[in-house]
Amino acid sequence: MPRRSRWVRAACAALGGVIAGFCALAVAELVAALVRPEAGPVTAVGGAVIDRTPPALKDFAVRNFGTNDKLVLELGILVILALFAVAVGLLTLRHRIAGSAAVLVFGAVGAVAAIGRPEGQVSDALPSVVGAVLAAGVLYLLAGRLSPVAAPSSGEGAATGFDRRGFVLAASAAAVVSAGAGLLGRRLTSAVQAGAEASRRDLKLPVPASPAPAVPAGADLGVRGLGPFVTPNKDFYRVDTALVVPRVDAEPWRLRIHGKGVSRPVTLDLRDLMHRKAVERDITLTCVSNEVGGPYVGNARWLGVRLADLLREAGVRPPSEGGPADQLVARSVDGMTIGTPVEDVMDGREALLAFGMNGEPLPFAHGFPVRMVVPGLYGYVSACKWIKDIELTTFDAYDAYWVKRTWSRRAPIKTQARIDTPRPFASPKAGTVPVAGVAWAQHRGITRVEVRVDEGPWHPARLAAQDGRDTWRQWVWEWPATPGSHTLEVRATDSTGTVQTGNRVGTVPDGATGWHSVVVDVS
Ligand SMILES: Nc1nc2c(c(=O)[nH]1)N[C@H]1C(S)=C(S)[C@@H](COP(=O)(O)O)O[C@H]1N2
Ligand SMILES: [Mo]
Repeated sequence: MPRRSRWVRAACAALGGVIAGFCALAVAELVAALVRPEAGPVTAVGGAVIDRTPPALKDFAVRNFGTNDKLVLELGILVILALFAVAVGLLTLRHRIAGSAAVLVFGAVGAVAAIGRPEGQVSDALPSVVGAVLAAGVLYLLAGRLSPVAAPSSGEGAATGFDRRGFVLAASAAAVVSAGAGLLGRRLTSAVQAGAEASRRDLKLPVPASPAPAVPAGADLGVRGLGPFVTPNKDFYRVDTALVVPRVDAEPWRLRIHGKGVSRPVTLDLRDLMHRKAVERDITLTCVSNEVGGPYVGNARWLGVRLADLLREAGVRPPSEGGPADQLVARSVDGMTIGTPVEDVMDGREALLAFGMNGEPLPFAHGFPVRMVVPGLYGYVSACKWIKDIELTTFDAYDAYWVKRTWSRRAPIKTQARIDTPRPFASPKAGTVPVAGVAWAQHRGITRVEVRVDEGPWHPARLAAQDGRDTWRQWVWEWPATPGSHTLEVRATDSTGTVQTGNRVGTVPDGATGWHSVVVDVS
């Protein structure tokens, strides 16, 4: 075969591989729409990667890609798949069957990943399996068009090329049909999601029987560079393992409470919850993966019901009253498990099953229709989103998702202060420069914040009015700044009198400590 034809043939083989890969994903998308969106191969493999990511790497991803970490992961999977598709396409030139077999192996990887997810079911294998089987067939057919044939014009018996027309026709047909399947899948998925979206849109939140006290006038210092005291929903940090945000339909949604020491197990729907006494509270949420000075903290006005009351009605007693269960395990629709000390939930703090966030139903990304919020505990041990099940058990008997991945069983939030202005490496003019930020020690409350310059004496900052001990508190210190490079540091004291430690430790296993510092260059 002439050299040029060989190159064209190789390029066609690579293209065939890519088309087969596209066919696999598109068909899988269609099947996943019928099974469930999370069962699609890219989502399943991505989820499996997340499940197995070492804590340090997970923290690295959260730190460097922020909420885009999942997009980066999905793009990474697609790039790897594309490379393999090219390789598999080229393989068909030597072994037509081997190429198709390789596609089936990929399908098996997707299927195993899907079944292995925390909420995985056998049916979750279907998208990967059906997609791979069809793609293997497509690849086999396309590869058939690439077998050497004598060009009709050449007259001799030697193979001088391959059936280009046939290949182009078959390849185009496969691409078009696959695209159609993919689009249909998308349409089906959004039709299913439309039900959930309508259930959220039509939800009327109850009027709180116990409204949150008004935020005191001076809680927001209004300093430039400081975020608002209440974090708007659209700016609220998001940390979870879900590649596809679960869109739960509120109508069929149920919450089950059961387990050790539950003498009256219950199953509630959203209406049952909203008919109970609605409690509204301001609570600041913090992620254990938040570095010193990091962004994974936000303050919102939550509306929900007291979890402790529900537990009492179900017959639960806290360990301090002789109850047999010391751990409450919350399960979400996407298989997350979050273990919370029963004692903390029932010690009088405002542990909520929340359905409202800043005056609207929970956004899907923040747990619609219902999530847990417990003041004073990091999110991974308290704030289960898309909750569907609460089981009373013991810490001895069960380790929740992140605990299996080396994080601590118990994780109360550590006292922290953050400098929000000036920004690192800012160059303010000499004179009075407001240094300001937030400090938090949920459920203890902040009583003092101090700032120092270049390791000099600590200066007390002015604290904003306190909204409650479950929320963060803004602070400001008027710095008489002199020209040159300076290091600002901040530390907070909570209501127990404990001064925030300057000892630097990382986020694993139970939250970072150390003083936030910012270097600025005063001109
Ligand atoms: N179902 C589910 N709930 C979850 C998580 C998750 O991955 N899945 N992440 C937890 C963690 S680690 C934190 S910090 C909070 C974050 O809540 P937010 O995304 O609303 O800010 O949710 C918690 N609830
Ligand atoms: Mo978190």
